[in-house]
Amino acid sequence: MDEIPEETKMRVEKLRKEIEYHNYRYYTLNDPVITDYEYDMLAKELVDLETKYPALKSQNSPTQRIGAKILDGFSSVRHPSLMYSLDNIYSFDELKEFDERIKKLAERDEMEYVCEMKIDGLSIRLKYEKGELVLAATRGDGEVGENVTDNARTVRTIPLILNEPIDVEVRGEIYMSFTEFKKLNLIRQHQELPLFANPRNAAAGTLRQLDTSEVARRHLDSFIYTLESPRKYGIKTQWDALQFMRKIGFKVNGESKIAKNLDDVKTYLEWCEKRREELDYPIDGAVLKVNDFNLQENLGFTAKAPRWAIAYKFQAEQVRTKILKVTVQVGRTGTLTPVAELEPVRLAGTTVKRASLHNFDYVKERDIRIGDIVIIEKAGEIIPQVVKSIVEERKGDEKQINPPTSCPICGGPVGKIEPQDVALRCLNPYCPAKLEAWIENFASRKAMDIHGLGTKLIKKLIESGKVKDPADIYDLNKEFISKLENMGEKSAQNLMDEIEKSKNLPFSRLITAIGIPMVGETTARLLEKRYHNIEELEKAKKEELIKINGVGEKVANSVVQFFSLDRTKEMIEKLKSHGVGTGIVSPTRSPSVLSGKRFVITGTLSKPREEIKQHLLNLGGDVGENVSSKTDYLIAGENPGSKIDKARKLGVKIIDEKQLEDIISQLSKTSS
Ligand code: 0OW
Repeated sequence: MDEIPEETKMRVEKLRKEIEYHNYRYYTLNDPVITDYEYDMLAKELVDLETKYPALKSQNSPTQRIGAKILDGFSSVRHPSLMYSLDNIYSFDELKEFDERIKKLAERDEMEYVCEMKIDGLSIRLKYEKGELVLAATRGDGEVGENVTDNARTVRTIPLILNEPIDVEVRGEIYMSFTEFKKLNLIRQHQELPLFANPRNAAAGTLRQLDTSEVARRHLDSFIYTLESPRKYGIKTQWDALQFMRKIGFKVNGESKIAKNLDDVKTYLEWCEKRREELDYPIDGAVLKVNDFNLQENLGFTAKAPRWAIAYKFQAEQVRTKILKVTVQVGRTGTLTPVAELEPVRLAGTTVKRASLHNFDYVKERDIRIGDIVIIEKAGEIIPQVVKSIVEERKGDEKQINPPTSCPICGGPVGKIEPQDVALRCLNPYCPAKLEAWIENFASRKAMDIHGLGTKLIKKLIESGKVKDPADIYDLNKEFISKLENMGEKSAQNLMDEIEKSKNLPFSRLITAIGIPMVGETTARLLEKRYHNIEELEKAKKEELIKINGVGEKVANSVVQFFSLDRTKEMIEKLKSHGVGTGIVSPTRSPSVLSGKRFVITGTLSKPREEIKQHLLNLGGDVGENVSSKTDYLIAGENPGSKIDKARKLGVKIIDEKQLEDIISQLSKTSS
């Protein structure tokens, strides 16, 4: 730290405070006072200084907001006091009983409540020492939760440093807004990943991500509602606690109100149900709390919930309608999804005409039929789901929904890749519904790594009829591409260079890229050890394939089946005519300098882990997840986690990125 100029340290401190202040203005108050450009300039200056002087890095620097760690897991945290849940009520009658009970216990004629929106996220506990965030923990079972501090740091409305340097603990909810939820599900739909059913599940799933940069990208949010040990700060009521927490920098929901009596509460609840339609965050009800902390203390807790609070839950929006017919959607990797076309019906402020039936197992298990009267539900604002059929109202002319025996798009065979799969798929690798995703996979980083061949351009290439399988990419020319995508001469040339460069990648990349069903990167690398080019692989026999350790009967059949298709033969011929997968690599690459060497990567490195992994694989190295006696090198970045202890115990060499490059150049000299 001593070689860092004093003014640099001062500048970094000032930048941190300024950037956190602007984060607070933008995300918590929704009231920025500088432009995005000015903000970005401040952030860039801080990132540059922290990169130039790593010793200056602090875990509570705003640069932590972007996340850059791959966590090894989440440690358990025992809470100092139970994180209670809430008892639920569903009607005004029950509300009246609650009010009567409280007034009797507290021997009061009137009772003042604070009414809060019940945020539908997941509970979080935040601990600060001298105003700095030191711990964020999930509720877990109320006694023991998980340490999610690194992920919580990426939530822009959770202050890293408070407006006052105090020791304080607060509790609240981490949630995902509908805006972010819809964006995330759109991305997942595009990647053919299962959709999150509602924002709450999305928030919970996100907070448990091990890649903090992924958490940061999903923009979780927070509302804080409980101040622990309020008397330490001279706070006597829940209402004052909410104002105090807002003042020291937390995002506190602005829709809370004081209710002087039960009528005020009812007014609030009615207002809340209406307000719900306009909010960009999910609520599943309202929380009523006795305002006075002395009264709260007298009323105390039951085993799991406070006596002085209650959750009034809104009914999940449900409505009944009729299934007119069922259509089958074919997803980007061929999944066949049944969709119910409904008699239009109003539900939660929208007119619903279609609802997902998820998959044909779901339909069969619930015996849902065409013509049925069904209950549909909009849980958490996503596309409505068919919950169940009302069997009692059947007339007898309802029709079974049978899975299609052929793909509605290409007429090809359908089936499940694995028996335990829920999704029925089109098994024709050349189905037009899959072509876009197939080309994307072919050009992806883990496959042929063709930068610049993105979704938009792929769509246009397919629409132009020029690309019917990945091999056609190698027939493209610069003029055609620049016309198609009104690209400049330079970027069209860049793309041609990328396509040309892809010819020299290790053969396993092509095996991954051509999309043999059930053959991913790992299997591709196994096949590459046995078959050194596309000619050998296309002639592979089943009995040879199953001898390869890690290749089972199913994969062997899939490989033989794939290469037996005429369309595959055509594609392979085209690839070979362009010198792709022929195994003739340019002299500049020696893909075997690391062969036989086993690596594990841990901690935060200067480049994304995936990039380093591919670099090692390209040079013939093997990259595993866990350290074992067979590991040759553990490449350790910052905050290496528990793997480094295991490596020391097992005598595994621990190196950093610099040492790795030295080893590679050393081995390259000896191998050339
Ligand atoms: N989800 C909420 C909310 C809230 C706590 C205080 C002691 C027990 C409940 O918006 N506004 N206020 C509280 O107060 N709890 C809430 O959520 C609870 C936490 C655990 C289960 C519920 O989600």
